[in-house]
Amino acid sequence: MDSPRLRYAGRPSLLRKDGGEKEIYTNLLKGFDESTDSILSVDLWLKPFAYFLVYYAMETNRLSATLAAALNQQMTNEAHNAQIYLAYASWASDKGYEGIANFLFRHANEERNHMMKILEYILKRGAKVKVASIPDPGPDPESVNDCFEKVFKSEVDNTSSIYNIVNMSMAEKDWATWNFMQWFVKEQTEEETLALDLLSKIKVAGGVNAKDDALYVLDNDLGKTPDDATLAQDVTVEKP
Ligand code: OFO
Repeated sequence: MDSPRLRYAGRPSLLRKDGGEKEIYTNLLKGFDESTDSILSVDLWLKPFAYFLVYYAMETNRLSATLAAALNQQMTNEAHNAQIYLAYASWASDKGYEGIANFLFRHANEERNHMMKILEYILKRGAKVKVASIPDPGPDPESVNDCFEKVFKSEVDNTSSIYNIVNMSMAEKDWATWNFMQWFVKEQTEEETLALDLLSKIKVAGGVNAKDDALYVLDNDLGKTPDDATLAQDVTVEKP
């Protein structure tokens, strides 16, 4: 058998950057393993160098370009939702609804945490994070009722984009991303449920025409409302 040094030395194709590097380096290592000559120079100098090349030529990005783009976009969506909650919380505080403001400020933080979860996931899968500009949260709500209708709508919109990523990961058989996204599916169900529960309470208080005394009670109530809603799958006969 030829010496691996003769077979591979000085081949310009070793340096090519057309995606074939991995195969070339793997063959290179195989050649060294089969080598019987010049053990000293191969083992001491060339083999560590080849391992170095294999390491750096290895594909470490585990996300497709499409999924990476969708996840990066989702990061911006979560940041956008955080801005919406922040804007509405500031509006509520300005109107004197401190309980509602507190509730919305807490949710702004939750959305930001969601953004961080996705950012961390993209990094951990070896893809590139792109922090983009966040769209404007839009005009202030016109009433408490309007505020929660808008919150519900932004949650539903966000659910659609989450489902879209779930569909994409399923089509690509990227089960790691599919599994990661299940946390968001559950979270969105909780948030939609919470927003719907609040809208029902506001309706009982009079909806768009809710009077100040009813809004006062609601505001007090919202200051104590837990951040998570009870989901249908967690309900039992004992704990309806
Ligand atoms: Fe990120 O949970 Fe709502 O949108």
